[in-house]
Amino acid sequence: MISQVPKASKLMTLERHIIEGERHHPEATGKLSGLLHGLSLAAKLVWREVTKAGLVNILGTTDRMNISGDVVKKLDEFADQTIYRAMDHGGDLCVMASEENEDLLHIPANYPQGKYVLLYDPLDGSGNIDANITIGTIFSVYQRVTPSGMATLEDVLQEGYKQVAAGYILFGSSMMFVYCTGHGVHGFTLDPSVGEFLLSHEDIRIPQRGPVYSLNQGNFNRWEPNMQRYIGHLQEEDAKTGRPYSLRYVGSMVADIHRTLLYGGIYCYPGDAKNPSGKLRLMYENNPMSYIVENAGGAASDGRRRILDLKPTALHERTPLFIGSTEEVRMAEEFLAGKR
Ligand code: FBP
Repeated sequence: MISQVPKASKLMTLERHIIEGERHHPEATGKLSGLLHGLSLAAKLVWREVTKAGLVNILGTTDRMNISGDVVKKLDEFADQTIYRAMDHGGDLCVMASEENEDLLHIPANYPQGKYVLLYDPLDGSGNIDANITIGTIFSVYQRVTPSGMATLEDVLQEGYKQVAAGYILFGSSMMFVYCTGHGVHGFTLDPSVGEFLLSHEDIRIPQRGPVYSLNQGNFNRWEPNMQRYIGHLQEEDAKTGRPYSLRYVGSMVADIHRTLLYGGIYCYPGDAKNPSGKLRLMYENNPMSYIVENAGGAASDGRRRILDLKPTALHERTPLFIGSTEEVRMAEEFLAGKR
């Protein structure tokens, strides 16, 4: 497996990189920079709790259930509240939406309103929290579409291609902040000794193909025959096409897609007989990750349609996801369409 060793990047902090990014937008007001800066602060506060999980009473569950019927984890709730508190007063946002909350999260009346909309999955991979396995936060940013006043669902339910920024924060062996504002995908690693995110992965480009597939194969018997045939194909012996592919599945989407971004391959969460729309949420998971992977030269679809073209109809709707190296996503689509 050929890993993509990050290019030796110039010594640059995330803050500096965000501000320099404004050069691409002469009309910039600094509000998007303020928003991204707020997220990096929230990330550091969540990281502090993640790194001492197991030593303090932050593991385990709350007695609360979220809209998806999952029991909310304490660290999930902490991350949710920390992001909201870091973002509600800066004057950058008109509304937020979190995977952990049924309804829109409006900006308190005593704080200034801004033009941006923030959606976030406070802690992705929550099933892995208590086992100390890599987890992460995913975020997605749009500009409001309604002229003024209290923001509405119309401001939030926008197609993914209208995002102005997206990213994820990886809580793994080190903490990374990976983001995109339409000018490349860039990764920053926290240097705890100086408390700064430093540029470590400049302009990430995903390989066009890669002999790695990532999915929960335990659902095999629930899949449609074409999906079963596709996975069967990846497991066949054929050195010329690099098969059999290797199976890698952490069970935290941020970790599985971060690896796919660096090494190539495909991550899938298909629909099945039990969950025809799969498990992953369009607004909090599939749209932001698809924006990042496409901007890194990859592809993302629901098996048939481009994720970023899907018109959302509900805040917590789910869609199947096939994301990663372009050639791998195209091959999956051909199998699902019965063309192979
Ligand atoms: P959460 O955001 O609730 O954690 O759910 C998403 C997720 O945990 C993904 O990170 C992961 O890829 C997937 O669900 C794992 O699902 P499964 O346990 O069915 O394989």
